[in-house]
This record gives sequence, C-alpha cells and structure tokens, in this order.
Amino acid sequence: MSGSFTGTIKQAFTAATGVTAKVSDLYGDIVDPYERPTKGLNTDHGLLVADTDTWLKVSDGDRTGPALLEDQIAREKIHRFDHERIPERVVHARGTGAHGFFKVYDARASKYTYAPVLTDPSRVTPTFVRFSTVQGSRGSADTVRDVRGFATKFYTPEGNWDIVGNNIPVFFIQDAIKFPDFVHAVKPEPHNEVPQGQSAHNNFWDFVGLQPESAHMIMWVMSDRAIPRSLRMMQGFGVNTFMLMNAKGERHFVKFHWIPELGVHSLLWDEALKIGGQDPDFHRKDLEDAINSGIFPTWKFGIQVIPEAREHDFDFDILDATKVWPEELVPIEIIGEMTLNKTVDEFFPEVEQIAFCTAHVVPGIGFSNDPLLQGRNFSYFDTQITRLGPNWEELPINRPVCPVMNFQRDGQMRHKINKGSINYWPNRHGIGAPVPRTDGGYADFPLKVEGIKQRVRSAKFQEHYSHAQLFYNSLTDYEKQHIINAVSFELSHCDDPVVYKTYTQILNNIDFNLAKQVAINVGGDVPDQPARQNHGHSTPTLSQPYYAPKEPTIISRRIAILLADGFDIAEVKALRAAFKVGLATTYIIGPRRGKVYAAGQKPGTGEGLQADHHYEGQRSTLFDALIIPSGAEHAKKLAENGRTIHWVREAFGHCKPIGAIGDGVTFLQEAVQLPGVKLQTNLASDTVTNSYGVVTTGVYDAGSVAADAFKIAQGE
Ligand code: HDE
Repeated sequence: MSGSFTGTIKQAFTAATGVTAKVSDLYGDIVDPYERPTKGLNTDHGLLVADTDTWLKVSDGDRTGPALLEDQIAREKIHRFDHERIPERVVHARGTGAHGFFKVYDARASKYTYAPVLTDPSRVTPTFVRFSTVQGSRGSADTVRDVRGFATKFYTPEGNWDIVGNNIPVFFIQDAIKFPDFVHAVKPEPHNEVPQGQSAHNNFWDFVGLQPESAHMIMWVMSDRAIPRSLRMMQGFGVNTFMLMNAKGERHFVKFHWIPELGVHSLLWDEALKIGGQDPDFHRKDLEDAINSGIFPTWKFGIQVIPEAREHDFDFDILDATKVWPEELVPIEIIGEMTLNKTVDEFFPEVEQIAFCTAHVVPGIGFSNDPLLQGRNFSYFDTQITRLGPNWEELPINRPVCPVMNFQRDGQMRHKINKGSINYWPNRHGIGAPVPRTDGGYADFPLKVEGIKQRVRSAKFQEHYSHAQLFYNSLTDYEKQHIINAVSFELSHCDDPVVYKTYTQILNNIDFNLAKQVAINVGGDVPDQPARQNHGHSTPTLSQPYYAPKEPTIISRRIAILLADGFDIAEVKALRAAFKVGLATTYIIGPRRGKVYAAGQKPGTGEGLQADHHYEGQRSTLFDALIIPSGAEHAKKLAENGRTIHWVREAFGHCKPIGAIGDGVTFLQEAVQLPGVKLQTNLASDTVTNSYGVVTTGVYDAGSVAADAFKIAQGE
C-alpha cells in the first residue's frame, strides 16, 4: 500500500467540520412562524388534540358503549399506524447509519480524474454511510456470519455520488443476471422461511456448489471478515470496476477502498453466536456509542488505478468482480479520509429511507463494462421505486445539496412545486437548457464498442479458483483454522449429502488440507489428493492482522472490571483513570446492580462503587478485556461463585486480554484450571505476561498504572 497511511489514531475533529452542508440541509428549514397559544399534540392537519388516550364513544357515563367512527383523531392515529411499514430492502434489510464528511489530502488524483470531490483538498464533502448485513430481515441480529454492506453517499455540489460497497472486496457471482438466483438461494427457504440471518442451509450450499465462480467469495464469507467486532473496524470496498477520466480525457479503471484507522478486527464465532442472543443490536449500539462519546470512526480512502492501455495485462479479467487486484500488481493510493461524526436523530427517515444507486456518479467518474456493475446500475434505481416510490430522490436524506431542476414531473408523493408553464425541452424560453460538457455537464466517456450480440462470458471469467487459493494462502494459521471451522459449521447444517459432498469437492480445488479437514468434520468424501496444484502465491494485504494500527490502541474498547465486595478501591480507581486516558470505557461488573463495597467499606454510609451490571446482566462476550483487581475477601467470593468462574473461563476461552492483580491472580489461576493451561505468575514481584493474553502482577504499583493498564487491555 502506498500513500500517507500511517496507522496513527486521530481524534481531533473540530466543531466546524461537525455540521456538514447536508446536516444543515436536513434541519435548516424547520421554522415555526406561528406562536401557538397552547402547545401540545396536533393531528396531521394541525388540530390541537385534547385527549389522545380515549376513543370517542357512546356511553351512559358509567359503562362504555360502542366506539364512534366519527372520531377523526382516533381514526387518524390508527390509520397512520396501520401504514407505518414499507417494504424492507430485498437484501441488506438490516442496517444502521451515520452522517460524516470526506476530505482528500491534496490534488494528486487529478492525474486520473477531474471530479472535485476527489481532487479538491479545500472541500469538506458531507457523507452518509449505511452499514448492513445481507441475508437477514430488518429485525435480525447484528453479529450473524454475513457480508456487511458499506454504502456511502457523498453529497457533492456536482450531485450525489454513491459508492455502494461491501466489507469484502469480491462478490459471489460475475454476471448480474444471476443475482435473483443467488439471493433466492441464500435467503430463507421458500417452504418454511428458515433460516434467518444465516447461510447455513441446503439451498445456499447447493447453489454455490454448482456455481464455482462463488468459490473466492465463499472463502471470504467463511473467514473472520464476516463476523466483524465493530462496523468501525471493517474495510470497505467498492468491489466493482469503475472508470476515472482526467482533464486530458485519459481514462483509468479504478477500484475504491476504505481502510479503518482502528484496524480490522473480528469476533470469534462463539462470541458472535452468543452476542446474537445477548445483544442483537451490538453493532448498532457500538457505532452510536462511539460517535456520541466523540470517538469518531475514520477510514482512509484509497484508489487502485489501472490505465486503460493496461486493461489486458493481467492473468485475470479486471472487470470480473470475483477477483481482487493484488496490491503487489496494483498498489492502493491513499488520497483522503472519511469520518463519521453524527448519529441519526430518527431512524426511519434517515437510515430506512436512504436509498443508494450505483448509477449515481459525478463528472470525472464513470462505469466500466463490469457485467455485475451494469446490472446493478439498473437494479438500484428500480428497487427504490418499489420501496419508496418514484420520487424517492426528493426525500430529505436522498436529495442532493445542489439545486435540482429538470422536467421530471408528478408521480406519487411529489414534494417539489415548480413554477411556470414549461415542463419540456426544448422550449421557446430556453429554460432548462443542458449545460455544455466543458462547463460542468456530465461527460460520457467516449468509447468505441463493437462485437457480436451474444450471451457470453470472456475466457478469463472461466477461471474460478486461483484467487480463492491466493486468499487462503495469504492467511495466518488461525485465520485458516477459522475458515475450516466455519465451513464445517455451515455444511453440518445441511442435511442433504449431495450438498455437503459436492462442496467438499469444490474446496479441494482451493486447498487440500481445507477440503480434508472439512470432509472429516461434516461427513463428506475425504479426498486423497488435491484436485489442482496450489500455485503457492500469497499477499499479506488480504490477511486481517496486516491492518493492525501501527501504534497499538485501546480506543473505544470495552473493559470489564469484575468485582465482589471487599475489593481494593485504590486499584480500581487508578485503573479506571488509566483506561480513561486511553479512551477505553470501563464497566464495573458486580454481584448486584447497586453499590459494591470495597474492603473496609460498609453499606448505608454512602460508600461503595456503583456497578454497571450484575454478573448475569452482561456476559464476558460483550467486552474486549477483563480485569480482576486484588482484595482478599473479593477474590474469595469470586472463587465461590459459579457465574464469575464462568465469566473468567469464557473470557479466557475467547482469548480475551485478562489482567489480574494480587488476590485476583489467585482467583484467576483457580478459575482457569483447565487441562494444559499453566499460567505463569509470580505473586511476589512484577508483571508477568502469558502467551494466553493474560497479564498478572503480584504487587500493584500505582506509579506504573497506565503502562500496566494498556498492556492488560492489549493482552501483551
Ligand atoms: Fe446490491 N442491492 N446488488 N450489491 N447492495 C441492493 O438495493 C444488486 C451487490 C449492496 O444500505 C438493493 O436499495 C444486484 C454488490 C449494498 O441501502 C438491490 C447485484 C455489492 C446494499 C441490489 C448486487 C452490493 C445493496 C436492495 C448484482 C457490493 C445496501 C435494496 C448484480 C459492491 C444499500 C437496495 C443500503 C442493496 C441489487 C450486488 C452492495 C436489490 C442486482 C456486488 C451495500 O437493488
């Protein structure tokens, strides 16, 4: 990767950049010209409501008689309620979003494009991002194994530009015409609407087994990428190949990239499964909490660029969305960054009504002949008409911040009122004359096209395994093991032997060991030799740890402090202060959601520390790290409690960083007395760091608290 990515964490965003032109556009027009004598509830036609609790009825004053239809106030309330739901998105129904802004560092991209949004460093472009899962419906859980949508709308003075991307750089299919089949196969099965928020079922694995172009994508979806720790810790990819055009009229193929400053991190599968039940809104709340506490998620923006003349220089087709452009061949140039700095005020009009369209580009950006993209350009506009109606682009969250003037008219829910008698072009007044290209009009890229009309895919589109292998080869051993586990989980949920046997054979085209292990786990036919030679290529940039910030950070991490009565208050205070400096959040987990008493403290004296949660209230899965401070009585009580022992064992099993001090170390040792686990501890002296991510210290030194705290949280 080239460019200015340093991995440093920046937190500084001024109030000035906090309110973007789009946010003012959304809220700037609310004016109440009338001072009402009485304030209160109104009907939609403006009537003040005296009683919203009781339907108008015939009554003898004692007993209630029939309700009267004439009660307009009651009827309106019910009518409006009856029609609150709109069709959910056919895919990506479950999501959340936030406002932000985008800036480029300098004009370096002007050698590729004349789009000011990508070349003018003085611009602050408002953005809105919607993150989503794909398979589940609107109410499904956040932490399911799935691709995450990462769709960004840039509100530029030249019009809206949408990058409707995912957190995975490739896709399941090569040609848009296969999309309905793919979505039908992955969605709940038609006869019983099972499963929800999962791809672990016969139909999905049947389809991908018969559609080997999905092999590369399957490797990604079975990897840790599909269970992110946070929406703030995911990469984003435009996936499709777009075009850039510069002022000289030269064209370049381009792919768009988002790289999170906090690094790319995942949950473990066991955590993801449990959080799905414990807190189905985990990601949604995580995004909201971070932004509301001023820890604004930031992504570097990068482009991979290939000059038009080099279109055919690669052993894969650069228009094939099932292939990556390896960074060794095409480096990413980092040209800007985006920050999300405002949560939404109302979910429906912002997150539900935002509507993206891949065909929304601005001058200087255009489309390649990527067959997936071409189909998407048709589909997005079309789907919004079903979901929101033909005037969907007039909705406040969708309307551009630049003026919109054209002769599109009428249709359901038209908001705009045009003046005058002209609604066509050309007209005798010259109203609405198209702007010449040289003066900002959108210029289509001149491109000579010739060929024979036929349903074909080009030769390079026929090769499906080389990039799947490249991805698999590039992973660390534990990432590979996670894929073996994930595919085994999914295929074990398929009860038709044809399905899991076929897929085992597909896997053998990618990696022999992967296929063997999965076949053993799920009852497939265990292969005795690879179906194809491994090309042996790998690239570090496909593995998650590559994106770890260069300066380790605990920013926005959730740290649990496990307490029973009798803990050491000085330690806990010092630890909390140190974590606060690192912008991590600490939570006291205690025997009750009330005061927990330190050694020497008594109830009823005003002493004690307020617990955030009871041991049962929040599980270890919802935290990034765990601290057990000292205190003889507290450690004894923790050791007597099955729930706290489970807390520690579960955190340990999930490889969470665990810190323990003094008596807390004794408890920790007792709790994790598991076969093969021997914690190195030395209660008489300083910090000991175990390979398990456990940090223990016998004597607590308040002077070095900050250093210890950071070490603990990072599990060094
Ligand atoms: Fe989508 N996709 N898609 N998709 N997609 C939709 O549009 C479609 C594809 C993606 O937060 C739909 O407004 C076709 C790739 C995201 O509102 C629909 C094809 C990528 C979102 C649609 C694809 C995506 C959608 C459903 C194959 C990654 C959520 C609701 C040719 C680059 C946007 C909607 C949001 C949503 C069609 C493939 C990403 C039906 C036909 C590849 C992030 O129009």
